[in-house]
Amino acid sequence: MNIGIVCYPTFGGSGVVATELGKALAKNGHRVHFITYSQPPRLDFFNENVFYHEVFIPSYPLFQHPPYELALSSKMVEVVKNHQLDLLHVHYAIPHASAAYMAKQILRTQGIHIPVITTLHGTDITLVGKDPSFEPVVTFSINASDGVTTVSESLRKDTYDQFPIEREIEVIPNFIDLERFRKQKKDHFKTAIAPNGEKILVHISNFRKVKRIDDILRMFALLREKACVKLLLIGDGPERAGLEKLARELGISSDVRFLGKLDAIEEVLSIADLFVMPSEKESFGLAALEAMACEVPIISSDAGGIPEVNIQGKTGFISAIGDFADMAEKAAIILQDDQLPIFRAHALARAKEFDINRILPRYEFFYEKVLKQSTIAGYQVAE
Ligand code: GMT
Repeated sequence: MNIGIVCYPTFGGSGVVATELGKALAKNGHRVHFITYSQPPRLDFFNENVFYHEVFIPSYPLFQHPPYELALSSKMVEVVKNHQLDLLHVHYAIPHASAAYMAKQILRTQGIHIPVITTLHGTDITLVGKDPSFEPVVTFSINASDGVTTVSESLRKDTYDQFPIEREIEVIPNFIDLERFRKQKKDHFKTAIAPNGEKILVHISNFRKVKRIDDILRMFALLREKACVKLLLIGDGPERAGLEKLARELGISSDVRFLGKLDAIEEVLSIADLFVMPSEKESFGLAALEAMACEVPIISSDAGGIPEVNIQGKTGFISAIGDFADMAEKAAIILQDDQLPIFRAHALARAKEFDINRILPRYEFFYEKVLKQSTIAGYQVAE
């Protein structure tokens, strides 16, 4: 197949999933065309089946806000026509699904039919998408897509609960490359971070409010009273400065390290004993899955789709959102020397269920199904 992939070229979850999916499709023999405003961070290799098309947004003094969506639609039209794409797969509804709809309508006037598949990732539904400034467009463009997927059952339910959606939504969960994400021997690194054999807790995110990293610091302060622990915080974002201040106020700074954005997160995960994800909202929790693949158990909130990944009492523990005291208690249980290996083994076994080699065929099957079903007539407005 000749597939166009549209995503945010960022370190965030949806961009990573879209890029890894495209890479896997290319390895499987499909021709994959990425259409984004800059090179996705994980698209850093040569493969004869991968093509990259940059969306250029011209500036003009009249535009206070450059019309990205129009430039994106125009680029989609160009790429579909010149590279004979079979379908467009857009990740994150805003503004990719509506931009694809526009491209599809333009191509239709030229006798070209291009099916559009939209994958919903999380905040496009649970936070931003619901905003009245976007809701009508998000609803329309989901209904007008030829195929729609969500990354968890929970997100599928949220989509139906919060938007008037008239079409079927397929759940295809996120996936993991177990060749990249596996526990490696990094003893020298472990000794540098935890010279006295302290247990290492890790969190990775984009440091937005929705991640509730302040709960991690409060939980860590409690845990530190009964266990020898270190905390590594990886990533960066709007909350970081406030969190550094909170760590000082809680008197835990000497045991907390803010490492900023890192590419080789599997190396840090290889020395971790526990991964913490106390999010307010989380459609899936890809970072938790990456940790589990490196044999790291999880302490998480019960937000959204996290319980579909982290299994209570097996791969870790789940607490109510905001209950950092419970998280501290549960963390202490996992970190016991006789318990940790058991949790580690369950975490790895669960991660294997999301192996990319299992999930990729589900996307390929879905593509085939949509290609057979979609017609140039497309979305019909109810009379
Ligand atoms: O919140 C993020 O980390 C970024 C965001 C995105 O769309 O880029 O992530 C969402 O998509 C990921 C990949 O499908 C999911 O693993 C995350 O759970 C989801 N984030 C939220 O729902 C808050």
